[in-house]
Amino acid sequence: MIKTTYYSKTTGVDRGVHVYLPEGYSPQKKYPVIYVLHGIGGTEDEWIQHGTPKEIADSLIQQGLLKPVILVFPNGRAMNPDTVPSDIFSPAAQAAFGRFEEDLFQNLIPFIEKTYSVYTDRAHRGICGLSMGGGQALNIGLGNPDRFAWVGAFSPAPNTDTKLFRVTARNAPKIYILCGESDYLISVSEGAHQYLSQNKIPHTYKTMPGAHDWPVWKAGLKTFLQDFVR
Ligand code: FER
Repeated sequence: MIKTTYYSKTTGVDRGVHVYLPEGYSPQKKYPVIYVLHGIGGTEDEWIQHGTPKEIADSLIQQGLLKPVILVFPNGRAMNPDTVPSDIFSPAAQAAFGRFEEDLFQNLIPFIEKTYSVYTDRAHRGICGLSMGGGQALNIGLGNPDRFAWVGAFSPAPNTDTKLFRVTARNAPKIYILCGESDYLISVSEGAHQYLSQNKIPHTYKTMPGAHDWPVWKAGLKTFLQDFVR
């Protein structure tokens, strides 16, 4: 796992990001890239500290259940400073999660694509996240279905906005939504599922025992990588 920074024209400062390179990473090869987003109280460090993504990806790749991929863990709150604010629910902090879309497309994706040996087409790019980051993954991924092949949302939060979706049955990425059965935000997952069903957009919606917590999010990342990205 590498920790690095990229300059953001969106926020005017350098922003931290973690990058997982698969074992045996070689600039002679090319890799798909999955952007993995955190929750409302987190930063780029959250998945690394609590989600064991390296263990999950290493194990799947070793077992032949996932091709070698690069995982990118940004700070999804595009503001300056982008440390955790004292009021994580403040309007400014919530707006910064929306502004991240611009930072992703204008700054982070170009940085990743010039720094690492990666495919740059839609067929090799994915986005997923937990809670606030799950809402971002749906808004950004389904709002730009021409740019993502895989979209995963684990317990997506009320920032999920189907009005931002530009997805149709014809252009849909592979979509995976997972929520804990006792998650206090499960109505958001059900709303997204209902929207996609009503619009006949192929997707997978699953629930599992659990609350708004890491066991569900780790299971979500593992299943998303193994069954959707592969
Ligand atoms: C909300 C409740 C929870 C909300 C966001 C969250 C945008 C996010 C929770 C999380 O990221 O864990 O009303 O509104």
